[in-house]
Amino acid sequence: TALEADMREALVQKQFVLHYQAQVEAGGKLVGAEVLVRWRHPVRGWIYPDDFIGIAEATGLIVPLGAWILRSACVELARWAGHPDTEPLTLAVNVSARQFRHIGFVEELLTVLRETGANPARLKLELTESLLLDDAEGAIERMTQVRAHGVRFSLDDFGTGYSSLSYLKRLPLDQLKIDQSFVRDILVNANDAAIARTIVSLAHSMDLRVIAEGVETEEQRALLADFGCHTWQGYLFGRPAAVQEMLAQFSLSS
Ligand code: G
Ligand code: G
Ligand code: G
Ligand code: MN
Ligand code: NA
Repeated sequence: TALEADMREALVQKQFVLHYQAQVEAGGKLVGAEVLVRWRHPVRGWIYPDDFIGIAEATGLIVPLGAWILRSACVELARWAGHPDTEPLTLAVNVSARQFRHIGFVEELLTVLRETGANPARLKLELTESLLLDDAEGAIERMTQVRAHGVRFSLDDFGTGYSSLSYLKRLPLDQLKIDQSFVRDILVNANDAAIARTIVSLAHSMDLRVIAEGVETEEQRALLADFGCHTWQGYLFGRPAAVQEMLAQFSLSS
């Protein structure tokens, strides 16, 4: 497709841009950020990932694009380490199943960590349950390998996928991420509220952290807190933005 050809060119021309969205704890304390890629297309303007990540996955372009995203995120993480304000912050990077399964993934990740000097303990990889579909055993083995180097995992879009609880127990995860589809109507839809509450208990009983995404109102945040979820991400705390803009909202810089 035209977009596919454009995407190859975009990698060369450095048209991809990373935005950062705050992740906060009680008291509005910034604890980290999620990296979200955007494409500044010279003709079409801003293109969001829902319109190109699928193509990138289907064509394999997700491998070089994902590698660029991971390297850029690690460069930023290394910069954060130099400042007391930003040193403790974590950075969450989305990794597509196809990217994670790519033969060179682990080695390239370790190379990037070494070359950038980023602290692996501050890096979090967001995986989705689709990772488990084809080769669950392989995925678990690879995650275990990466985890041994200190990098953590968050299970993104949790509750929307296919993972069975028996697999969940075997994944070397640090965190479950409550999908925004359960947060959106949490105040008015009893099923969504029950699901969110159940995910929080599940996380706690498995000794995992839990974060809710798509939090837009104080009422949603408060209900999630009642359920025992004390880390949140969403427009209530800030839209995805350039890194300095995101940090400035918390009176920080890097
Ligand atoms: O802001 P938002 O439109 O960024 O993101 C939409 C979806 O695109 C999210 O569900 C997210 O998982 C995915 N996405 C955003 N950034 C990245 C990225 O850097 N890599 C991958 N693989 N997916 C991303
Ligand atoms: O990786 P993933 O599915 O989790 O990406 C999060 C997506 O949700 C991105 O597209 C991001 O721009 C979007 N997003 C982040 N915060 C909010 C929010 O508060 N409300 C809504 N509707 N979308 C959000
Ligand atoms: O917030 P702003 O006025 O820049 O938004 C312009 C358009 O881009 C709107 O349609 C808005 O929904 C969309 N948009 C802005 N930020 C994001 C984002 O992070 N993810 C997605 N998917 N869409 C966004
Ligand atoms: Mn995500
Ligand atoms: Na998500």
